[in-house]
Amino acid sequence: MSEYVPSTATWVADQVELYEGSGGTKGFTLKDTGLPVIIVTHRGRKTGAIRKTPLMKVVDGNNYVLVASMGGAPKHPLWYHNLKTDPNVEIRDETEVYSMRVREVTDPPENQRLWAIAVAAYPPYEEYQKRTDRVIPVFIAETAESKG
Ligand code: F42
Repeated sequence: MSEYVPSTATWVADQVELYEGSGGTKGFTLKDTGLPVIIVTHRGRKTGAIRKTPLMKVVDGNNYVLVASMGGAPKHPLWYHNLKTDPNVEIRDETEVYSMRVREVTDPPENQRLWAIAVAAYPPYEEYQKRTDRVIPVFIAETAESKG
């Protein structure tokens, strides 16, 4: 069984430590913004390691919207490639953990609808998209059984 390998970004690894270590009762907001954060547990596509990535909590009904913004950096975050390789993830939302499947949403109407929801939840996403020619990818995470 592969083990969890923390992010090389210390502040991220620290948030995961606090969030997971407290069973979701601490560390579930973005620093002092008070905005809610979820943790996506996924598999490294090269190492097979367990990776845990905090993301802003953006909900669409029972689904979560995952935005690969990385602050508007020119390249996708590495977790983007992991999710494209293995869409089976766990999402921790405070004390609850859900098994979910993710899929990237690229078709314009759906992508625009989800993007609007994401920006409403976390306005800096709009800024990030202005910073880069990279089109910031959007995933939807659905409960595994809903794939019916
Ligand atoms: N990032 C976002 O993109 N969107 C958000 O909404 C967001 C919110 C957020 C809230 C709180 C918080 O603490 C962090 C938040 N972040 C958000 C940052 C996010 O958690 C990630 O740190 C960031 O998106 C960068 O993701 P990354 O996957 O590029 O992470 C790097 C730093 C990393 O961990 N690199 C590892 C390393 O060792 O260098 C490798 C990671 C990895 O997955 N390796 C793969 C493997 O096989 O293990 C290989 C990947 C490959 O293809 O090379």
